Amino acid sequence: MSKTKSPSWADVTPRADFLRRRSLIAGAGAALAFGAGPARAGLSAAPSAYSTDAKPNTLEEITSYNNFYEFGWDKGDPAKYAGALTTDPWSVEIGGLVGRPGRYDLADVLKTAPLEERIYRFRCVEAWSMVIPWIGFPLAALLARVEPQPGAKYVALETLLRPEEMPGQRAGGIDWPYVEGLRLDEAMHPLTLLASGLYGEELPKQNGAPLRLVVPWKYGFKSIKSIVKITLTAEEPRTTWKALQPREYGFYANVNPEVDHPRWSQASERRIGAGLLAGREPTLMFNGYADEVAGLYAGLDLRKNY
Ligand SMILES: Nc1nc2c(c(=O)[nH]1)N[C@H]1C(S)=C(S)[C@@H](COP(=O)(O)O)O[C@H]1N2
Ligand SMILES: [Mo]
Repeated sequence: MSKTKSPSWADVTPRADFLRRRSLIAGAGAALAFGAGPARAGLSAAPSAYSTDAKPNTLEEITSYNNFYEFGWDKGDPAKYAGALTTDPWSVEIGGLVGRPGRYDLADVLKTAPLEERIYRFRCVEAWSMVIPWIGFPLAALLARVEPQPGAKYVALETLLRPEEMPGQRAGGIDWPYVEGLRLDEAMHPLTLLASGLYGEELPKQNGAPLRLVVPWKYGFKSIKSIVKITLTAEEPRTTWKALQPREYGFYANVNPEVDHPRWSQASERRIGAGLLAGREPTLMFNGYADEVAGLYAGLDLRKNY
């Protein structure tokens, strides 16, 4: 795969079929496994073979140390201010190069595929990390549903713009709304999740309620929160951090211990909650998901395409 030509819908469709079959099987398994799996009461979700067996962070850690700049720049701001966000009603506008564009109600979006629990490693570009038990379903299932057209090569995602409820949007710094994007084959990868919950319950607002992206092999900023719009495009979409600081943040943002941030090393990370005496942990290539995703980048210079 060259860096100028990214795969089209036709190239990734076999994977979509595979996924659909797989999620049918997972759905059947869920009925049998319900009650035995690790998910708690609240949202019922099947356990997944994609989960890490690393120990999850506590709910308290996951909900009190956040980046959600719409609510402020401090890690504690989202927990303080996101409670004011109205998440019902909620809908997602899906458009661009798709056969079935439209505004989809959240309840409808959530019916796309059975919910799964995915315990993922999560690595922020700032070199801290957590392990988070998400509840969600593959973005691929939603994309298949809206029928991408052959010319679609990228997926652009957008966060809610509502300065009345988001104090950070009333301040400068970022050109709101927050926007992110993936190549279509990255978006179709079975690890790429649309999350609507964590720890078996609905997503806390500071974590991106009611619907956020989770791309576990990329730096955390790719995992855009509180999504209201998804657009399939032919060209690489604008993304918030690359637009702000292109020398420091790229479109790919794959976790890579060998490519440092211009201002700090990416070779190791601090696990939130590990305690002051715990040493830093080595950062893993693609955040530990190399077996699953390295093939997406065959032939791509990861130093240039950071
Ligand atoms: N809309 C929006 N999405 C966002 C962000 C943000 O500020 N706004 N921050 C990103 C960054 S930098 C990280 S590390 C993760 C943090 O997710 P968490 O708070 O659930 O751990 O969300 C990402 N998604
Ligand atoms: Mo981040």
